[in-house]
Amino acid sequence: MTRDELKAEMLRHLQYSFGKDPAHAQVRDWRMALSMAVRDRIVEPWFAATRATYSGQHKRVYYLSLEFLIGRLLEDAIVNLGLGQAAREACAALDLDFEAVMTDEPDAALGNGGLGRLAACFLDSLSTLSIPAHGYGIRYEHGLFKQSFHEGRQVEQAEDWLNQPHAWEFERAESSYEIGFWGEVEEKDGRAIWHPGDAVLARAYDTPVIGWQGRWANTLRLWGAKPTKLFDLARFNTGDFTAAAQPEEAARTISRVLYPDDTTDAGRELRLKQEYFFAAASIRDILRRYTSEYDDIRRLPHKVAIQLNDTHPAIAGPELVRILHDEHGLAFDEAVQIASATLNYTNHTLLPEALERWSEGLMRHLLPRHMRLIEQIDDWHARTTKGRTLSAIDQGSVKMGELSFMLANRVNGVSALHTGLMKKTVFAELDRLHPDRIVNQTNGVTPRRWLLACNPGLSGLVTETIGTGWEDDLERLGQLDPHVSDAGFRARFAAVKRANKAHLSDWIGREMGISVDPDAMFDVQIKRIHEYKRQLMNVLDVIATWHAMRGEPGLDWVPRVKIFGGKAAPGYQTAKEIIRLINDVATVVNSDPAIGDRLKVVYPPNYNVSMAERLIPAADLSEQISTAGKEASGTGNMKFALNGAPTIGTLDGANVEIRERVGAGNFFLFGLTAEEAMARREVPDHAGRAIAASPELAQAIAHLERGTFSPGEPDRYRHLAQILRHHDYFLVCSDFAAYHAKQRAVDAVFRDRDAWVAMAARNTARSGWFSSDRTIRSYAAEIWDVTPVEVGPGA
Ligand code: 26R
Repeated sequence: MTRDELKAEMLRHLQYSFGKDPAHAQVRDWRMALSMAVRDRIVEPWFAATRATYSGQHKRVYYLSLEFLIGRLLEDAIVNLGLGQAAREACAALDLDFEAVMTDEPDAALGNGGLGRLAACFLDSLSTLSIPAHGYGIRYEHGLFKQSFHEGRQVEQAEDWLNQPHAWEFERAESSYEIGFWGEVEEKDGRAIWHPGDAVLARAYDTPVIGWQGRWANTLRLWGAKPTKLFDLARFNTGDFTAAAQPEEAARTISRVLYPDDTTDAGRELRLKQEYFFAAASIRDILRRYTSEYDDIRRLPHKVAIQLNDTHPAIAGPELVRILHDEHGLAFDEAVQIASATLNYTNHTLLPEALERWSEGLMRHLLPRHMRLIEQIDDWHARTTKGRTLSAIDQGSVKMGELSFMLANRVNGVSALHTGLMKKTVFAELDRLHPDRIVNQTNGVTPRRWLLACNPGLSGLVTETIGTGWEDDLERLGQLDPHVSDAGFRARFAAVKRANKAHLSDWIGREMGISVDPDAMFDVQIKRIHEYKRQLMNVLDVIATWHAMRGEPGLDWVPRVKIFGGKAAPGYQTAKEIIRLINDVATVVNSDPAIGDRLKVVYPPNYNVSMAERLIPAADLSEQISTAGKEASGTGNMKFALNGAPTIGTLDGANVEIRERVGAGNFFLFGLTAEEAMARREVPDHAGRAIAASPELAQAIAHLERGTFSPGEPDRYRHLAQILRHHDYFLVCSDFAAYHAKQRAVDAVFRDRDAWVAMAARNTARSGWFSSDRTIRSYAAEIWDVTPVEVGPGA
């Protein structure tokens, strides 16, 4: 498509789709017009992919996830369709600022963090690999809350992305299912019939997901909740308007908001309703599609593979058994066998507070038939394995991980270390009974968004050096390796990073009014705020460094900008105290004339996917410092390495594999191993001992207790200090000295710029394996038993 064609299409959409006169159009109107012009290009490959799947009777993959953290879609579509140049030129011809048009799009933030972003990367790779697939989720009216800071404290506001026309979705009013809740189960002639007491409608909204070079497109189908009857006319007529609107309100509540809690078993009834609503609608849709093509329901596993993204969609298991058994009339055992040959389950965390459990009482009340089936599944499992009964039901609650495991063909962890720990801890007994069920699938990230689109400077250099083709064959980045010893290549690599940093400095200046030196080291930690991720250890290092700089202002310090980004779950008080501390430390450090430009702390509010795309290309150092054994994988760690930022990190999650691939010499390792961490917790007063052994740590904690960063309120950080001294489960104190010392080693390498650039470039050259294309190929071969569909040129 040429510039002129695209421009003409934009003008056509502006006038005829949106009824706007170009003379009065705003950025949003132009952005919508461009989106429509681009979207039109997706429709054909989308139809072609669907036709190819039907005609070839290919097996389909269904990825069920309560979260899809998609971010913006316009630039992604432009990049995948190769329309970058045409779009830039068309905007220029229309006198539009291309960047302003791109950034006008709100992020689709239908997720909390890693799990949701992984789902989005997987959709991208499924389409790139032309694997017939659907994503299923909820069309939340309000995505993840917006974060702002007031006097350093996190304030949450409702996010409102649907309060403006949405360019990418197609509403399918004809695809609706009635989803029941509550009610009774009737036993009739040996069969169970569930009579729900109430119901809502699930309505489909489809978003096409285009793959690399527009060769294939899959569908992300999100469910919105609607009432089964619009409003209560009788009540309306008596004048009780509020009560009349009640059914509509009650139904809509189900798809109103994303649960902002990624740590605890948040929300009770409404969360379970969301889970069932979306799982049941998806299962019905999957079976409708299957039965429209095939007669024999017993062959379902040959044509359908369902992936459960953590346990949040786990009720899909009992729902599938219910439909096969109660509605299709299969024997119970056969129904369970078919369901478990179709379903697979990914575990994303071993933190006990994040393992879902539902109270038996609530489950029996809301989903009486399912609770009965869960008991039978538990019995069936015990019967067929000679294992323990009640392993999915324990002390009045249903353990969704165990239930998902029993009903799965394959269960996977998301990094080698994490999968090993699954086998050793939470799923030890089930693993013994089913030794081949647990497999590892190390996470990955899409190179289209996380290199090509977000880092045009570096992707340009890569293409100049090794040619194109790496975009969907990322291991080709390995061909950069020999170039790292070439001084000319290193200089160009350094220039790209410098330009990205200058760009970010401008943004920080504009957005936050903080001036940062682009030649300083940009040290970045961006992720949800959680004690296990140890932002607290990072800020203690800032305090220790600040203290040391003040003590020896004459020393030749390596200037650093410490950048933080991330949200805390609204109910997670300790995480919120950590946020406030980072902001309070920033206030003191950034205005300290004794420090000047040598240390700055920057914490832009409302970290999201788009902010990550801005920060990662400009990072020098990637902070991946979780307590070993706690971060299942991490995916930010991969994005940094890919963009040429070496890691300072622990042997946790995928850090282990990143270090193996980039080389130990290009990774700053510190800290206890997962095994050592477990042992350390048993040592009496481990924190006290670590504090006594590290004057820097003792000093930093003393600053907290003295109110150095909370003038007039010395108690503000008492609680954090108490945790550190007496309840340091995440071993911040035990790892601090090693972390602080390793940061000095980082300084030393950074001082030798050429050595640093070589290290950074080797990280890029050796990160190809972390493409989500590799991950999806591996799921396809080892879990789903699907192969890519061949698409001819121009299909
Ligand atoms: C409310 C509840 C039950 C809940 C708990 C935990 C909801 C959401 C979560 C989020 C978790 C499971 C998550 O995001 N895990 C992250 O998954 C990433 C993708 O696999 C990993 O990279 C990351 O290490 C892990 O924390």
